[in-house]
Amino acid sequence: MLKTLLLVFFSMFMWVIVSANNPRIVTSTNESWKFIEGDFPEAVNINFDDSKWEDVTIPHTWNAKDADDETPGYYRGIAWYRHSLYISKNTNSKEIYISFDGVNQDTELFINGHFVGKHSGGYTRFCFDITKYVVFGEKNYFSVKVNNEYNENIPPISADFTFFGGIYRDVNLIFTEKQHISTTYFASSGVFITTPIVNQKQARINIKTLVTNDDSFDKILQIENTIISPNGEKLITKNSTVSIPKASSGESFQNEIILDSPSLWSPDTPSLYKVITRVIDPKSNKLLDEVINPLGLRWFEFSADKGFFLNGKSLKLIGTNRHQNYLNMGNALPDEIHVQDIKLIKEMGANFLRVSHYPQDHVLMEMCDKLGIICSVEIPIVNEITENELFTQNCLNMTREMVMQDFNRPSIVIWGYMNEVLLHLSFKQDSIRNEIYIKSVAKLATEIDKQLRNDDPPRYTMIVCHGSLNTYLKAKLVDIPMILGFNQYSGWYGGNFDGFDKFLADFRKKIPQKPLIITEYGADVDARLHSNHPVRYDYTQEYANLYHEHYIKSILKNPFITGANIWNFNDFYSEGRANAVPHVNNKGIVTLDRVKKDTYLLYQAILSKNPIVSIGGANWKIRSHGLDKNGICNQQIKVYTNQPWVDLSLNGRELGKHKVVDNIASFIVPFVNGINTLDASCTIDTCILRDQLKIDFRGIPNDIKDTKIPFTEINVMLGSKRYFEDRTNSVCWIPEKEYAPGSWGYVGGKPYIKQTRFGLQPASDLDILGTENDPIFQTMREGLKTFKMDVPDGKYTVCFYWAELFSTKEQQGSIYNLGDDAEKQDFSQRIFDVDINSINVLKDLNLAKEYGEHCAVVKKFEVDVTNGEGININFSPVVGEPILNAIRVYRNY
Ligand code: GCB
Ligand code: CA
Repeated sequence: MLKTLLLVFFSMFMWVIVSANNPRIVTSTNESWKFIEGDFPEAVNINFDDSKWEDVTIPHTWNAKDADDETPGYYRGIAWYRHSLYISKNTNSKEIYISFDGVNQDTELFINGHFVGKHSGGYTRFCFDITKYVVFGEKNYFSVKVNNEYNENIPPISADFTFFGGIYRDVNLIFTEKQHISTTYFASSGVFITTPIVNQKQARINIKTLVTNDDSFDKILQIENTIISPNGEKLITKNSTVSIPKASSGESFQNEIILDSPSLWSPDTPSLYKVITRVIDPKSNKLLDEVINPLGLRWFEFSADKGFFLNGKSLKLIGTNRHQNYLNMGNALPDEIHVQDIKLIKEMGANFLRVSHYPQDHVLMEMCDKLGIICSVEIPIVNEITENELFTQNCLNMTREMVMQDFNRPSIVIWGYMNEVLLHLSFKQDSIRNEIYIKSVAKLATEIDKQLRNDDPPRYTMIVCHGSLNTYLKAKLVDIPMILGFNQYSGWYGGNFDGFDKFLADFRKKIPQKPLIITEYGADVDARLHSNHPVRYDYTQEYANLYHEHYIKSILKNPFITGANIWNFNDFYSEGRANAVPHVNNKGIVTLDRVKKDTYLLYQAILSKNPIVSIGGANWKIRSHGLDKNGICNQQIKVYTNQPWVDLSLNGRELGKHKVVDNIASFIVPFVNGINTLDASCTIDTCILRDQLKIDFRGIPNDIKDTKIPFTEINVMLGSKRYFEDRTNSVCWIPEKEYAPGSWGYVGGKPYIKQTRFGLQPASDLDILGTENDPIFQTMREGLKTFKMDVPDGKYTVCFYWAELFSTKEQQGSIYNLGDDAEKQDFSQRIFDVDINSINVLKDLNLAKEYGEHCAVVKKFEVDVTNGEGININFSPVVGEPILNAIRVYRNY
């Protein structure tokens, strides 16, 4: 009978999982660590005084704050951790191991002043035998040197994500008997399960167990493998008696088990068997060790023409990528966030996850096994390689760690090893050198691919390429892996949506023999930004909606697209980025704190097998817009559903029943001033499925002197077509418009358009200093003459929002590119005056000089409006052109 698992509280903070009489004890040791940034080699000494060091708990990263502040860069260098732990005398017959689930990225471990071992690579587990360094019955001192500085020998060398340093996954101690299942073979479980035959009738299961004997004499042992059914029944046990030589590690033994009528693993029915592996002393019948592994019985195949087949049935793989990140935590996440993410991905109806760009926490992978999410896992060779032996060895080692650590997961079907590796061609200018580099990349790919196919023949291998198909063809990289991934951003970084369809046609023509996965596609969304006229790179939800609506249609329509992964599941940290949300890549379909964006709702309607109805625009809860003369404002609302018809009502009034096309029912909703309650419903047989959304609509009267809806406030972003919802302050920002009598708006000038390497962009990509509301400052109108508002008499507050968006640094950069004769413009010399109702309020304002470039500046003034004069603000140039980024005017009384 299966021994019940006991959950024992060891001490207040430590918890231990033990089987009733399994002598193996695995215990986390995450609490009471000391930490300091900098190099302190003397910290290895037992008597070292660390009392001034910071107290930290694992998971920990030292970059959670500095990778998200306004100072460019984050600490990449050496840091030290210390941990002291009493190890009981009672355990002195045991072997002790320490395993680190993830430390970024280079680690050296010392115990009681002795060097124990080192490990390179930030995303895989490593495990050391520490028995001989530990003193039983005493306090033991662990000192860990961690380094996340740039290291050309360890992938990734560069990438679009923050390389958070630290011991950011669990640390565990493993106590075993002298004879046990090996723990140090690439920090794997020591048990390797393969299923050479699986079909509806039968599964042939091979179980390889690695055994270690730390005694100084040979030992006869019994290796027992038991299969437990998905509902917990013990099915079959196989024993073999073996002799293990003294002082040996990783001796390998194999058992084969045949199972009839297996219950197959799939996304819909993720039936999980378990394999319990035991080492028993046959003489005393004493259990010496026990390890449990998941077992999912399934078979699969990728076809270049027809896509993916699981258990003989075609299955389109649709899902996301995922980064190990959460708001304010960096990469140091508790287990619960990994659990939650896979639940959200499953709830969306996805069946596929690209675990990008590196292996992730075992809790995440376990969830994929349990909930039925098919995975591709990869090592982080991103953008470029280093052409040397050490880099190659690190790649091969990391690949092997990845494979061995996740070997038994039914969820994994693909091992990947390169992402957009021809993106950074450092020797582009030197064609001969470039050729050599490309050959080195192909050589490295060949070596890794060979090792993968050798270590794990049933799974497929994959290289992920960027949009430039011909580059990979020419480099012959496309020939090496079994599957090709392509990342597609046409319509985001450049081009338009059709570019994606052109790519597909090109791929089919040129590489018809390879299965294709669209491993990435996505568009950034700052969930606070919206537009009724979305354009590329505006960071609005509405643009991303159009992007995804187009892409997913093409993906579903083409049978040769095996699968696709949205980039990305979650918004994630990328320190070097500065857009609407600086230091963050906003292509997530959920935010950094897991708020669902519209895109999530759209995919859920497309993919979920449960009935779904969700009102889109759910994150745009406070809206503001001009009202027509009837006091209404018509805006489009999309309802996402997998039902054929949707009814929508506004404040209890029917807006009609609309037919659903491609999972969307579109309505024009006449919003009124105040709270607008939208009710969407679908009738399914006798049931009604509903969703409700409340929107606080702050209407601006057509004629602002109109007294029916008294004027209260207006918040305008100049040079902008976007809306920005500042929910923290309950302020809704709206796009600019030109002044018309009776109303409000600008006179003169032109919107600022940013020229970047991705073409013209509607907003600046500078981190605006001193604010979290960067988008308010990232657009502006240059050369405007006046801002006029025909408000009724009263007392008002006028707030000007400024940030100088021209940066002399950037300017110098572009002049350098343009050549010597380019005219140098000095925007620190932009000087202007501001008058409100003919009174000069700011004289010789020089933003760059007084406050610095791209610095948020807010200037407030009180204005008495009398005699129907309204508010007239004049901007007069002294040097260069005046600017205004945004203006907020509210009525005091
Ligand atoms: C890519 C990269 C990924 C980036 C993404 C983006 O192609 O593989 O690491 O984050 O594009 O958002 O630009
Ligand atoms: Ca920083």
